[in-house]
Amino acid sequence: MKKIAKKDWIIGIFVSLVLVLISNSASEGIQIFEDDFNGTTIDSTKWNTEIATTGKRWCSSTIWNHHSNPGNWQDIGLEPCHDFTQVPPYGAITVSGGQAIFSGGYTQSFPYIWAGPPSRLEPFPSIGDFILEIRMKYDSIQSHGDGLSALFWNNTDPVGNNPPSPAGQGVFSIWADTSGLRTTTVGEQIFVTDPFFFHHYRLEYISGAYSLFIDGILKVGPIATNLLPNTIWIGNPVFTYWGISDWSDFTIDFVRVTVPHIEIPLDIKPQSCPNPLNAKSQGVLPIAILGTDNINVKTIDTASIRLLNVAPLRSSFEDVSTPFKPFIGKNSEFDCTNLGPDGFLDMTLKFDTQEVIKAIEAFLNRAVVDGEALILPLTGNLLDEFGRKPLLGEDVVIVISK
Ligand SMILES: [Ca+2]
Ligand SMILES: [Ca+2]
Ligand SMILES: [Ca+2]
Ligand SMILES: [Ca+2]
Repeated sequence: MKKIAKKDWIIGIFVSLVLVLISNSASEGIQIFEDDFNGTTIDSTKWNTEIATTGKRWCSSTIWNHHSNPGNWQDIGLEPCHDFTQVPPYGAITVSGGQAIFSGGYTQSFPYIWAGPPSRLEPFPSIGDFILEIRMKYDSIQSHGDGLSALFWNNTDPVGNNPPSPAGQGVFSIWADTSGLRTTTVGEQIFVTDPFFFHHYRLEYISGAYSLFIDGILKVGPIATNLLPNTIWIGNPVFTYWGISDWSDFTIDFVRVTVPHIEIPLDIKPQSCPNPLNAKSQGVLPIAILGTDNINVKTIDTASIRLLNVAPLRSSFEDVSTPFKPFIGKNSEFDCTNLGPDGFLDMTLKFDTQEVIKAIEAFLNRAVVDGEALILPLTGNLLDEFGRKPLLGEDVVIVISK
């Protein structure tokens, strides 16, 4: 028994080199929309705030399904909606301490802001996978409901007969009124307990299906659909001409949309394992992005490829190596393989070794040390016609600098 323990301990020494992760390879992907609600006002470059607490509201022709049935956007301070008008402000948005509080009293209008075309950028990718995350809590729940909605809306301009939640185009909402706090994920509604505590909502759209996680627990899905959102609105744009009541109030900590990386197998020095990186070399560092049954290396935009921030000198296609799994999350300098061709075409790249060393030293803010193990990340994206999805690969090198 002691012998086995000693052997394990010796192996432990071999793999105990400190691995230095260069760059943030662990990050989930590329953030394409993010608001942490810092500052003292809503960021009007991200959200349209022109009618946040004043001006136009949605005057529906019906009380039921008032978000999707016909109606009219009109300045309800001036133009009566079913005989009623309202003097602004319509509640308040208070931004402080990295959070935004949306509140409204005993009235018929509530704050309303939105992100989406044509007046603001789409907060979602136009195709492909994404992750929408929201952290929010309710401060009070009253009979007038409000919340957050992610939907497809052809044109978010508050003009004419343009319902704020076109039927069948809602992707996700968080909403609370006296019926309670609930989420709706492409039509599937669930109730959420503890509305007055912060909850972390994470909607994943992966491989054509939605899954909703609340506080890390899968609650809904996967639900397969082609419906993709292009808009997020917060608050409630509706003028409640049918009744005056108190509004539910809530606090949002953040909204963010991330496009997850596609993890790709990377092989620094194909057919060598471990992978020495000669810091004195004036030559090139060969690296291959490896093809698999899922990854066709010909769909990658070679112009986008960077090892740290270094572009390759040249690229070519040849089957040179076999992937080591997992592609990301390497734990030792031996997390690699010296296996050769596997029948899947690879993209072979050559980098200027000195440029790579300079980039590593700039990241570390020190010179590389002989014998240290470094995890180097490679990023890039697919070609436009394959959706420009971001890619992330990594491999481990051992620095030789004597
Ligand atoms: Ca925040
Ligand atoms: Ca209220
Ligand atoms: Ca290798
Ligand atoms: Ca191969």
